Amino acid sequence: MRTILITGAAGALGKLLRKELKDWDRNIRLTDVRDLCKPTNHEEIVPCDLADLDSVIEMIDGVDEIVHLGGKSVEGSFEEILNSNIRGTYNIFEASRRHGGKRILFASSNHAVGFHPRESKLDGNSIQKPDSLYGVSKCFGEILARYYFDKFAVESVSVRIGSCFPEPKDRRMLATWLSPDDFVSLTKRVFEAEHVGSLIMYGVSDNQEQWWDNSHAAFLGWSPRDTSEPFRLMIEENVPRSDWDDSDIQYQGGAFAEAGHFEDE
Ligand code: NAI
Ligand code: 15L
Repeated sequence: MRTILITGAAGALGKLLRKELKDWDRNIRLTDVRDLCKPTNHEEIVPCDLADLDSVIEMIDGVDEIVHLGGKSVEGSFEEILNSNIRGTYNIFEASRRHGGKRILFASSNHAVGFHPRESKLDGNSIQKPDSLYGVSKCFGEILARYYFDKFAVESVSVRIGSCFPEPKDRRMLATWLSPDDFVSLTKRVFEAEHVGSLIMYGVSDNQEQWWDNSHAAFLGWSPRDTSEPFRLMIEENVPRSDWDDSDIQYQGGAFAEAGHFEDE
């Protein structure tokens, strides 16, 4: 049986995959700096700080596939972003190369393109426009993935995840929501596809308001099944129009684009 590594396994999406992939035909290796509790059948737990290359190389030994979720998942200080996201993602790609090139799903983010106006429809050719240091770190991961494919044939899919939560929480997420089930099916597809090359795509459900066009990624054979529509009424009734995520706000990254520099007073 193949072994899939999940980094950031103690986080929200890591816990989701741990639960939903437990009956998949894979051994699952879980890693994080936080506690991961006891392993169950087909699970292995290998604690590791992603910022430490030697530990990452050791941790990846025997792995066939990698879902790279670990890192700072919102804006943070440059030190945090540098260590967890920039060093951490470099270490994952480099360790993969040293072990012969394992396919990687890299959890990028809509914040890599968050400074595009919300009226723009983005596709596979849209330029990176990060809205935060966090977004810059995701741009770094995407371009690193390209480099590792062109030079070393390490295959990867960088998924610009919209907002993956059990339910959309505000008006902006009616457009950016990726349902947990759609994220799970996308993850499986990334590792079931024959070839993926070096792909950047959007992780979003089949929402009525669409900012992102995935037609360049159609060869992957993934289609989302869920939509945010059933939540619209509840959100429009309960979430005030004047919050940061209101449709009046100009950029796709919402509050991330509106915020000042993280380290300013
Ligand atoms: P999360 O913050 O719940 O989990 C991230 C995990 O990474 C944490 O358990 C943390 O301990 C671990 N981690 C951080 N630095 C580490 C290090 N140096 N070494 C080892 N582990 C480290 O985040 P969530 O929501 O599960 O997101 C997973 C990934 O998906 C993140 O990379 C995030 O940027 C990305 N993403 C998530 C979105 C969402 O809507 N949940 C949207 C866009 C991107
Ligand atoms: C992200 O990249 C974050 O990890 C997540 O916590 C949300 O803020 C999401 O983007 C979003 O844009 O809704």
